[in-house]
Amino acid sequence: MKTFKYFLSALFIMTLSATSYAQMNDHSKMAMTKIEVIKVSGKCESCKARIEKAAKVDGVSKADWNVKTKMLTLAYDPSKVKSTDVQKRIAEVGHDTPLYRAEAKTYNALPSCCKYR
Ligand SMILES: [Cu+2]
Repeated sequence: MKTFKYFLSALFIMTLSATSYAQMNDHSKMAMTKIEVIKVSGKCESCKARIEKAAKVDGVSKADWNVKTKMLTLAYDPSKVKSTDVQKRIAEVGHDTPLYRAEAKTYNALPSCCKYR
């Protein structure tokens, strides 16, 4: 019976340490995610789809562009991807960001509903 009690408490301690390890792990994951809100020019729902598609690269866990506020909420892992690279990609599909301006050729090729300039 004594051995059984010992076994139980050992099991309990093991479970505890496993739990705290999992929490620590979660914390380090959270520290790796950076949230940034970036102004991106655009007009409609198809802009939203285009912007978010361009922004969703490896290392980006969330890209959400708001049609009303024109703000893109970006959640990303800074060790995997840079905000400047994401902005560059967005400009390459035709949408201006604070750091990059879409080329006239790309902008002119956007559907008329998407012309924001
Ligand atoms: Cu549009």
